[in-house]
Amino acid sequence: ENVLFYHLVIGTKVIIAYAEIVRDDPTNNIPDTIFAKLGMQLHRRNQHPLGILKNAIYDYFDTNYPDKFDKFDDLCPIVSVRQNFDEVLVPADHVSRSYNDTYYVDSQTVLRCHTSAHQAELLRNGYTHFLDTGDVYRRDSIDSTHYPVFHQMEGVGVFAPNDWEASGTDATSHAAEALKKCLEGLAQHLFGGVEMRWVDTYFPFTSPSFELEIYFQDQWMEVLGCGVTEQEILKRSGRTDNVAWAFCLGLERLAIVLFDIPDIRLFWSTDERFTSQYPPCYKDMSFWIRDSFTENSVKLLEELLETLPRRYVHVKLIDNFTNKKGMTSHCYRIAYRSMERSLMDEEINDLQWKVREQVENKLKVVLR
Ligand code: FA5
Ligand code: MG
Repeated sequence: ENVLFYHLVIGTKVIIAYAEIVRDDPTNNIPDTIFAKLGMQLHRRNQHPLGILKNAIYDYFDTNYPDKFDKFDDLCPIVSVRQNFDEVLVPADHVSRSYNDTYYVDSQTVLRCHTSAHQAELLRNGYTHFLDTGDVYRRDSIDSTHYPVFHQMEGVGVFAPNDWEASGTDATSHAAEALKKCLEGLAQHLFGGVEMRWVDTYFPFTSPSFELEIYFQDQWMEVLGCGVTEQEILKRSGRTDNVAWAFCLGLERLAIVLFDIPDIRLFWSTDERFTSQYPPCYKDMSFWIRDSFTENSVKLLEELLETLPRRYVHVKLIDNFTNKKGMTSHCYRIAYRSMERSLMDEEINDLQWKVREQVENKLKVVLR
């Protein structure tokens, strides 16, 4: 039971490996309660709020950057001090390295305190666009938005000189702009309208660095950290000529807003809402679009769905064709899901009729 199975990246290959967890080292400061969370992988449960959220983020990247991002959600949470700190340029005397802040397995091995622990390794292995999701561990004190075990999704995107030369801006500005656009688009995809703001910050591994905050329950809540990757990290992975962005989302914080979950401790509860399976109810809607139909119309569609009674809705374009007369049709699939119960087909039908009506009026399209 002290064995953990996970994926290991070797060059372009990903293999299954296992780690035996040593617990009798004198420097080990991992309590049983934390140890018990290893291997639970809430983010890999498709019906758990964290799994649902992970998949919704994947959808965003698949739609906006088709076939671009490699995805990892099963890299080993036990990493070396080198991976967790040195490779992302955390100074030798930084407080985050202390036994007070980080869980040590032994003096050279820790439970990763961020998914950034895999950045350098994946870059070295040749990955240029990737999403890496996993459980991370910190000796933080507990409140409604902090827990010592939580989940992060790291994203990295590398650019080549061609990418920024064409844009007429310098490499760093190009990466910073692309990063903010990507994350603002993601927030729009997940939440529709939500109040948010960018805050300048500091990370040893990015410059410039930013945090995104979302207004939730009368307060600003930090949901992600990001920035333009320090050139030293790229250089060490043999990418001197490139520039990159990196971000890291706090999945619990995003899920708290998305699903209106009042307390971070609930993610670990055995409460029905977190364990039982309330499948989504899918409804398709096709319409002929006009020239005036733009990407903005999709946003309008999402915003419209946002105004419905609180439930998780998700829209995806599943078909797009133009007939001989030059008319273009779009088909959207809407997933309706309640966190409280299974939805009845009839109630969703009623809702879907209302949505159709509003889509016709607001988007000025002809429903099929
Ligand atoms: C980091 O972990 C950086 N590695 C992020 C990063 C990656 C920056 C790549 C630049 C490039 P930070 O410690 O701020 O940053 O944590 C990131 C997010 O994790 C926070 O925004 C927050 O959403 C979440 N988070 C941090 N601590 C906790 C906690 N105790 N409980 C729940 N969520 C947390
Ligand atoms: Mg932070």
